[in-house]
Amino acid sequence: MNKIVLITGATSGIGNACATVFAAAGYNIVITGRRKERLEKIKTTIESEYNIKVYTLCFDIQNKKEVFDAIESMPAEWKAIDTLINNAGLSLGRDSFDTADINDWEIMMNTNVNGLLYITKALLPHFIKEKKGHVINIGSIAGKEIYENGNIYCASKFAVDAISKSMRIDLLKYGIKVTAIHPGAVETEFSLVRFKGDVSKADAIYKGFKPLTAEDIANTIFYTATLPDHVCINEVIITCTQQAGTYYYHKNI
Ligand code: NDP
Ligand code: 8X3
Repeated sequence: MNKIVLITGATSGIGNACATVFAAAGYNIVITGRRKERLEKIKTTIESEYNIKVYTLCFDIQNKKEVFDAIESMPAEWKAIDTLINNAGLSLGRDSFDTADINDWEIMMNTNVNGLLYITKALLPHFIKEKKGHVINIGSIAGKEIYENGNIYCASKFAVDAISKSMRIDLLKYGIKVTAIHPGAVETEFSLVRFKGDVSKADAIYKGFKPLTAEDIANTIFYTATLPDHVCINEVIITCTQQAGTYYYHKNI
């Protein structure tokens, strides 16, 4: 039986790249997101390219009931997840604390923090029963260093960092591995979402330097996911060569 990885937020960016990298290595994959058409298209493409199976789950990770129902709805053979990649997440706005939209804050906290907690809780009984499993949380360098106007996005990623550390300690007794991956700038739909569809603002973020690609992060995740059972990478902070922390870029302009 092939190993199974469940990737949240696989309809674009890092999650989508993970789907391809794990499929290419022979994993069966469960992909999730809200955009059903994209999930179906990715399933068709990957199944035609690789000799593996893809299972799609369409739900909003902010909704606790939808998350638990989706996991419950999977056939028994698909519930035998080996690796959970908690990737679904977003930033909304890059505004000063005083002017930022409180709805944006709620969506970020509900997605990046609560959503990650819901799906992890839904899958934990399986990992605990098996006395193994690997939870890989996608944090950010924004969860290591605050930057101006990053406020609640940073807070949500600081929470992912803290949650990853606490999971690693509390789940130690079950043999469950916990890894946190903290990327710097990765060119995906992230900035387009953050700036609510403003293409020029989104493009400006990646001007003057060569950012990481979704594949760079997927390959890093894959490396941490495929080490021997006794090896657990606790965390990885990864930036492109022209970035060193949230403030420092060496741009060609
Ligand atoms: P993308 O916008 O390309 O992908 C985000 C994914 O998250 C999509 O598949 C989206 O699916 C899913 N998602 C968002 N909200 C929800 C929701 N409410 N319910 C279910 N799924 C949701 O961005 P990235 O690939 O860049 O982001 C992936 C992760 O990496 C995020 O956690 C992000 O914070 C983190 N990260 C990104 C960095 C970057 O510079 N790009 C750097 C550091 C960390 P759908 O819309 O279909 O629901
Ligand atoms: C995304 C990286 O620096 O835009 O998490 O916050 S940053």
